[in-house]
Amino acid sequence: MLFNVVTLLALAPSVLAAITDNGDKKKRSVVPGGYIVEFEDVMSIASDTKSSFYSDLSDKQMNPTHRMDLSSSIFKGLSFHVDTGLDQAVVASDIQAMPIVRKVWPISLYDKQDFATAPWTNGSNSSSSSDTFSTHIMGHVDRLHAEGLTGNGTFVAIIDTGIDYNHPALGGCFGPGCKVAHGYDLVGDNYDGTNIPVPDPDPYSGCNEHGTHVAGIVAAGTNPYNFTGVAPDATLGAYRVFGCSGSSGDDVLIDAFTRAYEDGADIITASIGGPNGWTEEPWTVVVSRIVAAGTPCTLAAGNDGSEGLFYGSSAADGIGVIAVGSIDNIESPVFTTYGRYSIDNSTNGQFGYLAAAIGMPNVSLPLWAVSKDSTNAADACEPLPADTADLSGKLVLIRRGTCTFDTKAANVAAFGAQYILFYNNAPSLTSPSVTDPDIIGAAMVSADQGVSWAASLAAGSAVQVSIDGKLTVFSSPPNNVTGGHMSTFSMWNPTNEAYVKPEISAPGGNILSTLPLEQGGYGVLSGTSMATPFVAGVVALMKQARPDLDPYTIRSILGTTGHPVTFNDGKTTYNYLAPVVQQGGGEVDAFAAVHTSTVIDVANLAFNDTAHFVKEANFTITNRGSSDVTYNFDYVNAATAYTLPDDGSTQPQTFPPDLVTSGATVHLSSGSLSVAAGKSEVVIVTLELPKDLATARIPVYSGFIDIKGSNGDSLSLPYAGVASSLKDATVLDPSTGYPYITSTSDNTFVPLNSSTVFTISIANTTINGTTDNSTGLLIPNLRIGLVMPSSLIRADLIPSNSTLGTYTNTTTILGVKTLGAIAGTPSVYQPRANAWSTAFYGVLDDGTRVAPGTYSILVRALRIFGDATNPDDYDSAQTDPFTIRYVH
Ligand SMILES: *[C@@H]1O[C@H](CO)[C@@H](O)[C@H](O)[C@H]1NC(C)=O
Ligand SMILES: *[C@@H]1O[C@H](CO)[C@@H](O)[C@H](O)[C@H]1NC(C)=O
Ligand SMILES: *[C@@H]1O[C@H](CO)[C@@H](O)[C@H](O)[C@H]1NC(C)=O
Ligand SMILES: *[C@@H]1O[C@H](CO)[C@@H](O)[C@H](O)[C@H]1NC(C)=O
Ligand SMILES: *[C@@H]1O[C@H](CO)[C@@H](O)[C@H](O)[C@H]1NC(C)=O
Ligand SMILES: *[C@@H]1O[C@H](CO)[C@@H](O)[C@H](O)[C@H]1NC(C)=O
Ligand SMILES: *[C@@H]1O[C@H](CO)[C@@H](O)[C@H](O)[C@H]1NC(C)=O
Ligand SMILES: *[C@@H]1O[C@H](CO)[C@@H](O)[C@H](O)[C@H]1NC(C)=O
Ligand SMILES: CC(=O)N[C@H]1CO[C@H](CO)[C@@H](O)[C@@H]1O
Repeated sequence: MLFNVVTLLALAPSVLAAITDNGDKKKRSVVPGGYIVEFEDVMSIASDTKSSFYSDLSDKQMNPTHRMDLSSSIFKGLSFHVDTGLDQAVVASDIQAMPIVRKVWPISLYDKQDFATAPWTNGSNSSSSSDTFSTHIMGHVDRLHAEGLTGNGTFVAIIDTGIDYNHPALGGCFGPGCKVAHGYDLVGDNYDGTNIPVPDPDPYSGCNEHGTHVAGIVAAGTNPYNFTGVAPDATLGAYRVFGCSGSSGDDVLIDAFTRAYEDGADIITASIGGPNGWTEEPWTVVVSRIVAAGTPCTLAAGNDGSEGLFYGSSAADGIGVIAVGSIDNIESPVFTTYGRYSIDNSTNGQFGYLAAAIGMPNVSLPLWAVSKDSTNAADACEPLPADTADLSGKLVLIRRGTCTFDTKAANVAAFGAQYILFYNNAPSLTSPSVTDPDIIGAAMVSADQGVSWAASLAAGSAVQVSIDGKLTVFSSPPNNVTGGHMSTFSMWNPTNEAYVKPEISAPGGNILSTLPLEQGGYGVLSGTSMATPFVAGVVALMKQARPDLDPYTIRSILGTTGHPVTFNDGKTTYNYLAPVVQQGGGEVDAFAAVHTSTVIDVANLAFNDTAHFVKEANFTITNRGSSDVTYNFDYVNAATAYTLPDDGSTQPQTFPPDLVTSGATVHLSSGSLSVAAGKSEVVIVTLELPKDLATARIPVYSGFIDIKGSNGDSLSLPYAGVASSLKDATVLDPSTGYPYITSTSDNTFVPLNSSTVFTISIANTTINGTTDNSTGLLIPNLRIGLVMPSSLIRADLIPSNSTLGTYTNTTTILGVKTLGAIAGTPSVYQPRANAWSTAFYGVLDDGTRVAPGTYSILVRALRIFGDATNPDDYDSAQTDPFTIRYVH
């Protein structure tokens, strides 16, 4: 019996430097005491089923609280909370044992996939008719608009934070006849992911800008900024799954997806996700079922590009799902606010600035520079001299660079500073990230402005700066550094089982769209969150033109009509193509997706790893046109990416991974092929792997098969594979410090040494569980971190020699004498670069309580594609011994 670990994943930093366990990374986390159950098929959740299920839980002292009914043709089940004081491992195994239950999962939490907003404004009145919006030119949407294709008659369901439908560009109303015609608020303003959702029928949201921005990308109508959505005449559904802050649980996501499906959506889109890379999460399972039932789904590929390869995201990693990566806009739209300054009361000037998320209130103060030397690269990175003046009445000028904005902020806040102007050390402006609570206002000004002010101050002049927030100007200068290339934040695959994702990429970096009116109406956001609704809009245009297209064909057309882009690391563009596991089919081409009469039956070809190498792949090419077409085939390799930094390491390298140009040699069964109108032909593809790769570093090769038709169609079919055996990759590396024993009461997870005696209370037993709240109790907490993903992680209890005498019947598991799995284990389908904890209350998976004594825990993680019955296919490591006692 397998179920997920049910302990809460902490976000606090680990004491172990080897694992990137720092708090600012998105981690998998679950709702404490929260579960989703799927009932067996024959059951429907009639109210008596539900009440008898809950009364069974009550009989087991679980004190259940109902969360949601999950009842649809796709999924039948419930979600609920139980008493968090119980041993959750035992709870989960008791629930899974109930005959009515097909499967139980903890409720996982997911996040939106966007980044901080740039400032905004209400803007002026003007409009234009032809589509010159930079992202629409990039994706060839402008050409479809010129043909009159606008998504009319299609229904796009947006699973997000709700929509400000009062926005004039989003129709100004909600309900039948409005642009936002469908939807539901599944959660209410106060929902944060862990508490109980309070639904209502109105999906309005003004407090959370994400969904309104996403909605504008799909379907904004005319507005003062002269842009529209990709499918401006589409009808929208707003399914609200986030409150004003926090995350969303997968029970809510399952309910939202099945609702949208049953409301008849033509496309369902969600810019939501969390690291996973396996296809078995309950939400992922439901999305794949909806695709199989006929509704295409677009999901954000995720924003953890910084983590490197093999870092897929749920539910983008689902089978049949269209995962969307992000490309940076060729323009950098920006709302620049202007302030004024004077030098020695005489020279007056204006300067543009970009405020931090904390804002920049109206102030008029003398400017004070930490360093009057504007070439000081590490300005304010060290504590300021003790004799620094009181900075409370100053506007502090600091050069960007070397250390974080917050380090600089803390160093000046130590002397009373409240307002900071950073000047850039690079072209353009970015919003500085300042969270220091002592800082009230912060903003960035241009490098030129900062250098000029520093020079004035160095010359002994007084500079007075006034900010009143009155003048904001929109501009959209070209982005010639990263524009048209993959955004550095876009997540890298392949999935943990070598599936090729994402399917396609679209403009997602620096995107202008609508914001709630109360947040100014318009703004710029970045993320795969922004790329995903773009593709949903493209699918709406495809459905308008060809209503009979099924989700798999839509996915294949999108994946093969895109344009591969060259690699860019955020600073420099290289002359080789970005790996397929970063860009999928490349930049979406809406025009080609609608007009191609050549259809390939797959979105990409996965050659798997060397142990499961696909010796002969194939694709079927169909000519849906009315005349015969001759196709010519060729191929081009993309860069091969190394997962690991060097031969000896086990931990994947962060962005940018090392890339080499050595790629596969591709052989096609024909170099040229004539396909009659309405007919199909099969092309066989075989690969020869490059011989000169460092296989221990887990190289991932890829490329594109070019398909050029005599009718003008031009397609590229992505292929990718792993040039090593994934079973050889270490998943659990004891040199990183994992696994180890800490205590459940320490949320910084400091390892405890082997002389620690844990004291567990069994006085207040319900199902033999306990809490560690009473004074003096210390509960062991097993902490595990993986360097690569694992689908099965065992944690078996080993008695010490002195304790062994207590037991006559130990069991041999995978060749090792143990007492059995600790309750709550094995743990399944864990991503890498993630650490989690399992409390040990002295109870084993089969419910038996072990005697007081000294034990250690043997952790064994199954390597990718390993055989779960073969001990050699696991990486293993044992914790230090620890001693448990009980009190009554
Ligand atoms: C959309 O289609 C409907 C009919 O389905 C038609 O009445 C309406 O005029 C169309 N709207 C636009 C903007 O083309
Ligand atoms: C929108 O287009 C009009 C007419 O071409 C132009 O005057 C106006 O400046 C544009 N607005 C923006 C924000 O570019
Ligand atoms: C600028 O004007 C203020 C107020 O009028 C005055 O106190 C200050 O001395 C002047 N500074 C210079 C450099 O003239
Ligand atoms: C990129 O843009 C900047 C500012 O817009 C400009 O100064 C620079 O010459 C451009 N570089 C290239 C290679 O076009
Ligand atoms: C690779 O092979 C393994 C083992 O047969 C299989 O489980 C997995 O699904 C394959 N991956 C792909 C992308 O086909
Ligand atoms: C094409 O590949 C599929 C598996 O992906 C296989 O079932 C089929 O037999 C192959 N067709 C040909 C003609 O080789
Ligand atoms: C058990 O816990 C409950 C509340 O958590 C408390 O009211 C009760 O006194 C406890 N019982 C014992 C025997 O400690
Ligand atoms: C457990 O302890 C925490 C922190 O000390 C406290 O906030 C919480 O209320 C306690 N819970 C119970 C049930 O006593
Ligand atoms: C290991 C252990 O203590 N198991 C007990 C759990 O609680 C039930 C019901 O009280 C007992 O029957 C078990 O012996």
